[in-house]
Amino acid sequence: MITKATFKCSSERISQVPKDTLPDIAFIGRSNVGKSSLINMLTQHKGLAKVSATPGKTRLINHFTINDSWYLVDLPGYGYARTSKSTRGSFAKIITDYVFKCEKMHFLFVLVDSRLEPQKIDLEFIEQLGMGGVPFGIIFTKADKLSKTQLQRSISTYQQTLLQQWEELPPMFASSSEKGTGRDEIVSYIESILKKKE
Ligand SMILES: Nc1nc2c(ncn2[C@@H]2O[C@H](COP(=O)(O)OP(=O)(O)OP(=O)(O)O)[C@@H](O)[C@H]2O)c(=O)[nH]1
Ligand SMILES: [Mg+2]
Repeated sequence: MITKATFKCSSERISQVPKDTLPDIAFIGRSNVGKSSLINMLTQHKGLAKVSATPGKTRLINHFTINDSWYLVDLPGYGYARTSKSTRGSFAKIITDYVFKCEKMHFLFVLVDSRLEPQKIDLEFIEQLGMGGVPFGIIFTKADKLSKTQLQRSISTYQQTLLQQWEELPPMFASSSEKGTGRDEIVSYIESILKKKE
């Protein structure tokens, strides 16, 4: 269980992330998908991570110390202000550096909006994670906006889409930061991966 959550630091580049050996559990996904809200919900600490209705709120790598023993990491969203015509550059350097090069990064949750069909940008990102061997899971956010049946349908569409390319599915969770849905499952899962590491 999460008993203590405090803000540690914001980093502009990976050379600035904490130098200790505490593992990072990070959250990524399109701008506005609900990363910061989820961090507040998991820690039961409103206002810990900054939330905004305007996409692009989180611009830095934010570390939050949990139980003095690991970090929750809030990352900037991708897919926002994609002005260039090519898809290159849709993942900012700060994101790819952190996800693919930072040794502290222990596990990554990719957040996707449960109301949407699988989005190209998320599938592209997930493909890169698979190729790079980055351990990850998927969280379907804003589940409060769907009925149970719609949510199930949405998750199963996603599974089918991923199975066209992958043999194995990553762990998947549904969440609502409004209602607290998914908190126990996600926190237990994080505990299990941290335990495996010991
Ligand atoms: N209904 C509902 N709204 C949510 C949920 N999670 C987030 N929101 C809303 O979605 C908007 C974006 O939430 P944020 O948590 O700031 O999203 P983010 O992914 O951190 O966004 P960036 O930092 O801009 O990348 C806010 O208006 C939230 O109130 C949820 O579970 N349910
Ligand atoms: Mg944010």
